[in-house]
Amino acid sequence: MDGSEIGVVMHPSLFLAPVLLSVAMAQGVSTTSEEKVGKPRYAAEARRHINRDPPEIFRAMLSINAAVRVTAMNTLFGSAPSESDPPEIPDASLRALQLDDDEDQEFIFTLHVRATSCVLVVDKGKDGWYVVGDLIYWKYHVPERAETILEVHHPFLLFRSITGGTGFTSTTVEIYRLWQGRLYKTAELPEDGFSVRDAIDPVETIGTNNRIVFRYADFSPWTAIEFRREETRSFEGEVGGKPARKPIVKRSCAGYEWVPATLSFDVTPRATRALCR
Ligand SMILES: [Ca+2]
Repeated sequence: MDGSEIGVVMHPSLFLAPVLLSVAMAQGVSTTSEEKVGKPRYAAEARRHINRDPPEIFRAMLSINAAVRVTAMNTLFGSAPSESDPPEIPDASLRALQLDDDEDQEFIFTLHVRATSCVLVVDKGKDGWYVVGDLIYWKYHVPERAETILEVHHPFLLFRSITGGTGFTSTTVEIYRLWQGRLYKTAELPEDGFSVRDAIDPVETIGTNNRIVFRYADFSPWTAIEFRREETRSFEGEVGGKPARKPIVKRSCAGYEWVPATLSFDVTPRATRALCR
């Protein structure tokens, strides 16, 4: 493999609909053939067969005919077709990528429908197409971040997952990799959020503002991750217009490198030395 795989597909139907075609350049990083994978740390995501080509589903999903949309959505999401409650036309995009070393390109759907955003990764198996990853993001929680739900750092996929409730919210970055027809989580890192601890006096808010950056490094043929943590504890109460107690800020940094044997990103001393300077 020469490390310059380019995954672009132009299905005729795609010219009819807004579509984001992505060119995945490996930037000198080989994908799979040199890796010795043992036991993956995380279990593979569930997969399910779909009986239509992704570009065809995509076109139908954006149809102005509600029944055509319902059938397409049900094919993609795997539930029985139903004409009740026809879904609105989603804000949808389809990316074609080359995420592994088989000849077929992979597809990623990103959909925003009402309160939900989701990312579906579709891969071609021997007997047809499979949804190999089905990742959901609760758009209404932080709607302005819905567009940042997915980043592609070839061959890795970065997905943001949000949870929240009264007095807390958190964004978690999950990094995925397609391997032999299955999608595996490879790392999970907290990105940002806050939580209020109101059972103590003074009431304390813990804010997280971490930074997760993909970086190329000398020590590994793979992309590495710089993970900078910042946690701020702030305290309720003022004296003379100023906080009664100064916030406490804690910072740290760790370098993660790709470990093919476990199909995961792990902190290593050499990655931390190189990336946290
Ligand atoms: Ca492929």
